[in-house]
Amino acid sequence: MASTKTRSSDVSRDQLADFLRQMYEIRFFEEKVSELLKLGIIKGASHLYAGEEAVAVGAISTITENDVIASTHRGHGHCGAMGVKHAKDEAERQTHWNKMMAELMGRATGYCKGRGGSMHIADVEKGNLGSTGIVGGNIPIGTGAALAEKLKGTNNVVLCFFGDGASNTGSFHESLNMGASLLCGLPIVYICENNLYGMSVPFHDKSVEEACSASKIEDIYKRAAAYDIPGEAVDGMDIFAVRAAVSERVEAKARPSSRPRPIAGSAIPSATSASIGPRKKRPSGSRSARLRPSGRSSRTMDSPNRSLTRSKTRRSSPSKSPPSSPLTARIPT
Ligand SMILES: Cc1ncc(C[n+]2csc(CCOP(=O)(O)OP(=O)(O)O)c2C)c(N)n1
Ligand SMILES: [Mg+2]
Repeated sequence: MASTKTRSSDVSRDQLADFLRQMYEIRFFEEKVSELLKLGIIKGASHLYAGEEAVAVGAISTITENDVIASTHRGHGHCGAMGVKHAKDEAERQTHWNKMMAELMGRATGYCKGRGGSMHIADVEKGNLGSTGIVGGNIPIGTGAALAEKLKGTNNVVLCFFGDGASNTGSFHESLNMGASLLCGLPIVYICENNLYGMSVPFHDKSVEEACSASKIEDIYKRAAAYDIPGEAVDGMDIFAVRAAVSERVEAKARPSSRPRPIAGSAIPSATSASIGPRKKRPSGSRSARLRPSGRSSRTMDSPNRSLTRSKTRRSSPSKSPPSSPLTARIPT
């Protein structure tokens, strides 16, 4: 799947260490969020980014402080990496994480004065257009931002993140059409974070008879071809593959020519498009591999990677008989 053309040789040891640190910061931040949700200290819902950190950190490491991102409902990684990019020193970095946590806790000291929360956190002044609770809702926003950059005559690009499920929405298709055609193409990279599931419905799975898939297609990046946008699949678990794919589009395509490009994979897409996703597909044939982990807080929307691990617990518990179909299984009540 993934391009392996660029490994670690294009970055210094310090940069490598910082990429790893950012990925840990995102993960630790979310572990605390999960804990506070269960305690009822953070209210509402929160979709965790666990397992997809390499996408946000890799993609955002390729852009400048003048560039822009459009995030998703699963946006802690994007917001986290973008804030770190803008932090000038350790104190600002800590302030950034504090402001993120304050936002999720509904505090006035948060990024949006506590009114946005997890799914509407934004820092527009620094180019983070924000998360959104509307699946696919950020794709037209990112595309509009790219149009604005082009009309203003800047050299800035937009990274527009979205999930595999979002690629089924009308706004995805309208946006890619406009991204490719308006003003001969906009400076945007569409990055599909393909975790193989739309929440808990498999995007495409032929391996289980009764599986209810969200799409008949498997390679999301191929959708970009309908709009004459080149795309490729990238291993979203490989930060170097993500960096290579995104920087190639940002620097060689989106920025100079203002042509959009898409990306696809385990966790990254771009108007250049890439679909970035997990390295391996989930083991097939086991219905329980799709079940939500037992005992999960209904307010915590775990990433599929995480639920995969914990589904083993469910399988070993004979007292809980599996639901009759993956569809019923996905409803955590
Ligand atoms: C317009 C809209 N439809 C449905 C939902 C409910 N919903 C929340 S997350 C989700 C799945 C999204 O799948 P995907 O884009 O693959 O993102 P993932 O959760 O897998 O990261 C859905 C359908 C929503 N929030 N907005
Ligand atoms: Mg998904």
